[in-house]
Amino acid sequence: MVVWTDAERAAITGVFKKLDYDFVGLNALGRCLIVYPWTRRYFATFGNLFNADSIMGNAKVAAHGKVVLTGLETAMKNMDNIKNSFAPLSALHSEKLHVDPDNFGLLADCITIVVAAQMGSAFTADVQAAWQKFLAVVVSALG
Ligand code: HEG
Repeated sequence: MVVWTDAERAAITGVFKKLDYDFVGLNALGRCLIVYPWTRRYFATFGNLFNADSIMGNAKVAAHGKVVLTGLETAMKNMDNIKNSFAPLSALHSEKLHVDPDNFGLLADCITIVVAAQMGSAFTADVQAAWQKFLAVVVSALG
């Protein structure tokens, strides 16, 4: 079981309080699709993902980015039980969507980059340490 200190819990809930779901959702998922182009194959129903402009202007990418962050919010609200609370989502991604689990870490890194850019100096090294630990647990639970 993962142990969280009070400071880590405060850091993670603090990030969520500042999180703009629309902005971070679109920019993180969009960045993932641009930087790691093979991830586009999982979103065949999303229409035009041909280049950076079409990805960043794609309403389905924006909507799904928000869905991903809402999934993260579920993890934040179940911090002591992330693995169990993500079991159905893990099964969906592997059995139905056939997502290679390596990709979870890539999207997590894109989320961290966009959160860091948005928070600026408030994203201290301590906040980053807690945030990346949180995402590592999420990635492990999804895989
Ligand atoms: Mg996934 C659906 C969360 C990474 C591809 N993803 C979903 C859903 C959630 C979610 C909450 C909706 C599930 C439902 O409808 O019941 N995804 C989620 C998280 C993360 C992640 C929290 C990692 C941080 N997803 C991820 C990655 C890929 C992917 C890396 C592919 C590269 N997800 C994917 C696809 C769908 C979902 C193709 C279905 C989208 C749709 O058809 O609307």
